[in-house]
Amino acid sequence: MTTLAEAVATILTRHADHAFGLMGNGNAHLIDALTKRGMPVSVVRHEVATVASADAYGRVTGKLAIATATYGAGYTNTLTGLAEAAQARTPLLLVVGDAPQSGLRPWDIDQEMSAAAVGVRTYIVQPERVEETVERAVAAAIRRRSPVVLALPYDLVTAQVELTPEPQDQGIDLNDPSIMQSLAAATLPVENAAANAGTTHGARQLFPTAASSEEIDTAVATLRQAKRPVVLAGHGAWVSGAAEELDLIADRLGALTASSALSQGIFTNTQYHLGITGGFGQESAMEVLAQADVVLVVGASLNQFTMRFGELFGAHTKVVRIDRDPVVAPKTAHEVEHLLLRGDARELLGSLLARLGTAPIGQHSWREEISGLEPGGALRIRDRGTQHPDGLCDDGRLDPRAVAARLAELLPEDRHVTSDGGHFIGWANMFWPVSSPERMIMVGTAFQSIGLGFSTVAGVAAAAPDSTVVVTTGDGGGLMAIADLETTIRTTKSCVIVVWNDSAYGAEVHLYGAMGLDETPMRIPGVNFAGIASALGATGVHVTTLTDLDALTEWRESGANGTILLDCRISPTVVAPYQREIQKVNGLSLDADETR
Ligand SMILES: Cc1ncc(C[n+]2csc(CCOP(=O)(O)OP(=O)(O)O)c2C)c(N)n1
Repeated sequence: MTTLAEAVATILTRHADHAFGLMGNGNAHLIDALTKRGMPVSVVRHEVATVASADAYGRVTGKLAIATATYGAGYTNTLTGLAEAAQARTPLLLVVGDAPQSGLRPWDIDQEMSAAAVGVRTYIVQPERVEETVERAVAAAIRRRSPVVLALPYDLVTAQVELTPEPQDQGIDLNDPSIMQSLAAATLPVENAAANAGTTHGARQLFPTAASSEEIDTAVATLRQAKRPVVLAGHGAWVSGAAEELDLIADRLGALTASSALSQGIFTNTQYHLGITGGFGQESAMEVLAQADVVLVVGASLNQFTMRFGELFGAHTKVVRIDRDPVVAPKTAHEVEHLLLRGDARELLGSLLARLGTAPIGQHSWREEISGLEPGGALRIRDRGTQHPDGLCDDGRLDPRAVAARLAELLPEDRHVTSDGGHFIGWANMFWPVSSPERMIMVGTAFQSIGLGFSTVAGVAAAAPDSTVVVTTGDGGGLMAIADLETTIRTTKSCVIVVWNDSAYGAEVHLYGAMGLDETPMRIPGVNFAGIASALGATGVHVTTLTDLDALTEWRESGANGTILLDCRISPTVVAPYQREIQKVNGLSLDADETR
């Protein structure tokens, strides 16, 4: 016999290798049981970071991670992270305390209902069927690509349960078609329902390929006729494990390539790469993309930002779309044709490649016609704010473009960048290219939440312990997540924090301030992040000139150990190109470079 918490911990160690937690009455026994079974538990300082870190860990490693918090207030503190993971489709398990079986106490809420409100299922653990319940929860998380809540009723945590010895054949083959069939019939298999503790990327999901042979033939015919083809890959292509097929099909078609922000780095061959689409993209590269006659879109949601608010594709573009969901044509400024092939990206790209055959297709000339894609070429050059040669704007504060460009030269190459949200979000995406999608982590963008930057760091540090973690955050989001600045400094071996300190909620200033609303609530008094970091044991640097960034060189030269926070005092006058698009769709036309 063992306790319910111990039994849950034992089963969880079969499926996950890291947990992120903050303890309380509801999960104290569980955390103890996890650590006693050898599972590392990274402790965070605000519960939202339990989920945000598990989410980041999953995005970097492809593995299922565990978040844990107590019931009630501990649980409600996780909700923003849970909503983000649900929107972003990160499989993870949130194990929480819950009300006792006798009913809600004054400090309990209906947790199951609140999880449902953010699109997340709850599995309540009972002594009788612990194994079955935990296995179902794990299987649901992986196959539905979703966070799942596993709830431990308070009065049952120490109840005695009988746990069958570990099954001989633990773990299921996620690529076994019979598992798919039983899932499609909505009956999760109970025996051997354990998912391997390996990566969930490329695992078969609940969504079998539904594209018909005729649809695939039509797509092949469209692709064959393309004169100016582009392959545009999104994050769905990455999680389906389709990177290799993407390179192959792009070469086969003689296509230019592009990616969404979340799949930056997915193409190995970058010779014909137009970069990130949308507002983080380079204007002239986007103009080239708009000339495409056929765009093969693989696993990209084509949200308003990727689509440049409808302007990405030119008139009459034929869009061949691979997606596991029943997506509809995006809103576009010009009429486009939209053919959806529903199903798994890797599988469908394989079918397309097989049907395209090896005979020459004959429209490879577009790749050769396009100039400017060579390193340093016109289609790759960014506006570094060269009108400010010393990097300083007229208000005496730094031009963020100049800071971003200089940091691109100074940051360690082996890095994982984790980004909060805000106006500054483009600087890292535009200036710091990554070699693979899991090296740029943006937890918060799916739910459009700020304040999750520091919250992710324990997850990134655990996922990539030998890489330098780079945190990019605004002063607003940074203050929101400040509790886990301590976690950031404690859990990383090598960490660079870049605070884009414009003394404002810049995104609000550049939209609502520009509309004439009172800016007082949008302004943040100058916060001394360097001082806060120093107080917490890191190296804090006030960056008011470009030469102050030399501190990063010194930090690197002395071994790149510990945390350095660069408190970059940037000018609120420089408006990012993507923010201009937002201004434009909101009826604001601000042409000057410095608009505020
Ligand atoms: C949790 C949450 N609260 C509020 C917002 C609205 N919001 C979006 S961007 C932003 C400003 C972020 O400010 P900061 O982190 O300083 O970055 P900046 O925009 O100045 O670059 C705010 C308040 C949000 N998206 N999420």
